[in-house]
Amino acid sequence: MLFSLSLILAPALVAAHGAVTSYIIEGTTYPGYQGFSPQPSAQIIQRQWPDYNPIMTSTDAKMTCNGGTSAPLSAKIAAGKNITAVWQQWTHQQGPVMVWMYPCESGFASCDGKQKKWFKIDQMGLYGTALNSNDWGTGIVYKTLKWSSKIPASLKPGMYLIRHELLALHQANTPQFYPECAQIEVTGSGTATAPANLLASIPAYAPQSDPGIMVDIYNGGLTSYKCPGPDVWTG
Ligand SMILES: *[C@@H]1O[C@H](CO)[C@@H](O)[C@H](O)[C@H]1NC(C)=O
Ligand SMILES: [Cu+2]
Repeated sequence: MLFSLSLILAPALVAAHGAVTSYIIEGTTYPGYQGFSPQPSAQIIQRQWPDYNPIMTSTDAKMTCNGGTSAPLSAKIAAGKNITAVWQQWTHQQGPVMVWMYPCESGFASCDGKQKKWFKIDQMGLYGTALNSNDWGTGIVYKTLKWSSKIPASLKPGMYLIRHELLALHQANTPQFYPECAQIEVTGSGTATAPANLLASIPAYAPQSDPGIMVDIYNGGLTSYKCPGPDVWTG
């Protein structure tokens, strides 16, 4: 059903999703990828995602950076400052926003994000009391098309991937993941790294059966929600 729908309604489906398309750091805008024709020489900090179709399982290889593998540029950001991701469009209002980072100790070119080194710096799931409301992190992205997160002030300087993930939960027990990554160089004099108990691998930072992933938000009675994966590390 999903397969035949996607063939018939491809343009509508394309219009119904979204991806991060630029980043703002200290008033400077860093263009990202706009989709859908990856260009080898695009001078951007974002890893180019081949499409923004929903990823349907937490174990899909595309979960890492939505299929993006490299970018020629990176942006500097001081630890303790905010980075704002910007979406050109976003249409779903239920589900969490989760922002992750990953150290690229040996440089960006060899950094595939496949080790157990991802940590969350920010997230917002349900901030109201009804799962079938729009009181969700992704509901804020729907209204503002932006999400601002603070780089932990004590974070050790270096090269990192930053990964913005929207998890859309509007279809019962049919999660849709939308992640994109950019390359940032954190500056400062911090020495801290996230502790081992807050690190995860992506794909599969949580099983598909996690109650924060496989959930029916219309099942009355549900009044609380826990984002899947580790807790946020704030430094
Ligand atoms: C910076 O990010 C934090 C979340 O990490 C957020 O609470 C705060 O509002 C942001 N500040 C600005 C000025 O956007
Ligand atoms: Cu969608």
